[in-house]
Amino acid sequence: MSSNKDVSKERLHPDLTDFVLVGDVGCGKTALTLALLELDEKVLKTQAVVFHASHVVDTPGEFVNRPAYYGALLSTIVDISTIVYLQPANSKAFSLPPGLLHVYPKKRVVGVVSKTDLPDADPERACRVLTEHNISPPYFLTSTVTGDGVDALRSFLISLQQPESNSGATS
Ligand SMILES: Nc1nc2c(ncn2[C@@H]2O[C@H](COP(=O)(O)OP(=O)(O)OP(=O)(O)O)[C@@H](O)[C@H]2O)c(=O)[nH]1
Ligand SMILES: [Mg+2]
Repeated sequence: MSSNKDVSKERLHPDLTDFVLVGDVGCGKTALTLALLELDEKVLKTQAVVFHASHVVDTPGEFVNRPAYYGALLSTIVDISTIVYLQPANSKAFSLPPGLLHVYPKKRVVGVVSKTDLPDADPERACRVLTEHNISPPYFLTSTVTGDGVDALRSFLISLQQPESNSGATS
């Protein structure tokens, strides 16, 4: 008899939980969410907040590049412990006003440099942008095209669920 093949793929990583991806339109949030969860779904433009299982939340880029949506951003992240902020490797612009990611002081903000495979990627510059905006290392350099960095980020996010990690939230 074969094993049960109907188990939801969202449960491949049951400890991968309690984080929200934030960043500009097109920075790669949805592609990274699907890669982290190992979901084989098409990457479509995110029109509204997407709640995956286990409090994994994908937000539309408009939440950061349209001030009218800052309130929606803040109310979406209020109950989530970790904000995963994506800085595209080929961008030197930071997409939010200073301090908005740190409105809730007890949340951890994890910096990700996305799209490191692009020809004009400059991951070092992107890391500097994160530092200048009060996001502390470690930073995770990822590409959902090559898969680089995805496993490392997943392992780190899972490690945050360990009880001893909870006291280390940075901001
Ligand atoms: N080269 C490259 N392209 C990527 C990568 N990640 C995502 N993309 C592409 O970039 C485009 C935008 O990716 P999304 O994941 O939809 O970006 P998003 O941040 O969710 O965008 P919104 O939902 O509009 O906020 C898509 O065409 C993706 O295929 C990456 O690591 N490398
Ligand atoms: Mg999206």
